[in-house]
Amino acid sequence: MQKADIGLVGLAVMGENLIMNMESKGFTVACYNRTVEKVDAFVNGRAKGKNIIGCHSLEELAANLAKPRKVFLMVKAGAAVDGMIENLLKVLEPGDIIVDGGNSHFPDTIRRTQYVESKGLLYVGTGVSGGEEGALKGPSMMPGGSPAAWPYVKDIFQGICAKVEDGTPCCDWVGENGAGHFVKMVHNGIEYGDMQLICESYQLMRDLLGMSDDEMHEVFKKWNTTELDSYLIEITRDILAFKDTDGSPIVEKILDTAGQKGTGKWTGIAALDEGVPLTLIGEAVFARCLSAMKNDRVEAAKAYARPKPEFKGDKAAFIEAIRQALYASKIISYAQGYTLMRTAAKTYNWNLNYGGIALMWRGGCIIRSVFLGKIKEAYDNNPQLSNLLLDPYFKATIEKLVPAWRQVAAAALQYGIPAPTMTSALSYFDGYTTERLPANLLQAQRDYFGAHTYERLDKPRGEFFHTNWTGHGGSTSAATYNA
Ligand code: NBP
Repeated sequence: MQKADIGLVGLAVMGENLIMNMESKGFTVACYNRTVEKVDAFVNGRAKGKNIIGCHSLEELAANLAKPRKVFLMVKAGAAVDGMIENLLKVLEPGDIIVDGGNSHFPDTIRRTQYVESKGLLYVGTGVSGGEEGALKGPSMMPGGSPAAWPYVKDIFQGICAKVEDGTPCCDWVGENGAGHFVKMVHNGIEYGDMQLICESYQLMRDLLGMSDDEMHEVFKKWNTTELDSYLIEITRDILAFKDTDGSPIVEKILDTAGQKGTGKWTGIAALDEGVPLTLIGEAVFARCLSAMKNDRVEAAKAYARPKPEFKGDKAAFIEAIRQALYASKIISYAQGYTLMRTAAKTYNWNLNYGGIALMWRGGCIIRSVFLGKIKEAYDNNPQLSNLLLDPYFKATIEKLVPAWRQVAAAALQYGIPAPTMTSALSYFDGYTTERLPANLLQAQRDYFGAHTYERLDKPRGEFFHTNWTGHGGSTSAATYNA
């Protein structure tokens, strides 16, 4: 009997659809699931008549795979992946490849790559984005791990992934050990930011301009023909037009408490670990946390009741200003996300291809957008670009957007409409473009109470000074640290 090109473990929504996708591209797939009844249900249902081999044990799975064997795990992230790796090591042999396609945390992937390689096998941790539909029709895939594994899985991965208009696959090798899952994590963080920016625009239109959902649907429809053309703007447009059974917009009946599964939080933690100001994504995560405090907010809204804001001004012009503020803030979010990747790449010794990452996100995934093409161009023009804001195209764009961005941020603050990502993005921009920040005073404070020392503008960098601020402190300074 013909051996399968790849095995897939985990017949939940993502696994099943990935198998259907692989099979539709000409690959033979063997599959297994912990609850084996699901294997039978799948091969006798959706997979019937296809080149899909159902297996009732990992031994059977291994016996059905062409060598070197490739096993793609699509199980719940966490302990299930470690457990499956242990079980697979018993039935696979040196040279075989274990792939984890779940949303694993990148430190786990770093650890697992080292562990699996120590057993003589190869390991790939790949981000897969695009949800159920992406898995079936073409996800964005971000693989990292053992470089030697890439030539063996490349054809399958690039065969099943999304493609941009010219046919370029939205999947390429990202880097060693946890690089693929790191990039996927940043993708998810950026997704948090993009969604929150859209939500703030919606709240400004609804609560400040008093617009109906139908009117906002028209606005998002128009925005989707501009630089903001993206999957998330597109689904927002459709959500706003969607009516409940009584004919009213269903979105206004949904409880305003956001859930989260943790990848945004991981991105924020990674940024804090790396000392990178990832303010927009951080605010987006905290905005979800604040939304989840519904009971507290109901109480506080009563305690601090304020009049309904009355917007005075040109409504149409303000809608365009919101669009520009959204675009400017989005540029900041990507600039911050790319800075995080650059910094982490140094820490973890990854040689990341930043233009390639933009291309991987250009199609298939949740943050797919026309805008990512511009980011790709920026890194093609200068692979060493230290910050997206210094790219000539983005510099010229931001400069055009700043007046409207300030107008919207000021209006949000003035009228009491929360816009944490738009306003904090502007503060980041102002901070990043300010030569002299007040950190001189901060250093003086640190030296005053903790003898932490400071550097001087009139002396070379690296020379540290301590002042006896009170006249009764000693001249001994604390060990210097820069964080
Ligand atoms: P789930 O994350 O819900 O996982 C269900 C699968 O994990 C089932 O096959 C289940 O087997 C298996 N499993 C569990 Br739970 N514990 C196990 C264990 N201890 N040993 C072996 N197998 C175990 O499925 P999903 O939503 O398809 O997602 C799969 C992965 O892809 C996750 O890491 C997820 O974060 C990621 N992802 C999901 C999406 C999405 O849109 N859903 C998008 C992108 C990435 P059972 O049938 O025996 O319980």
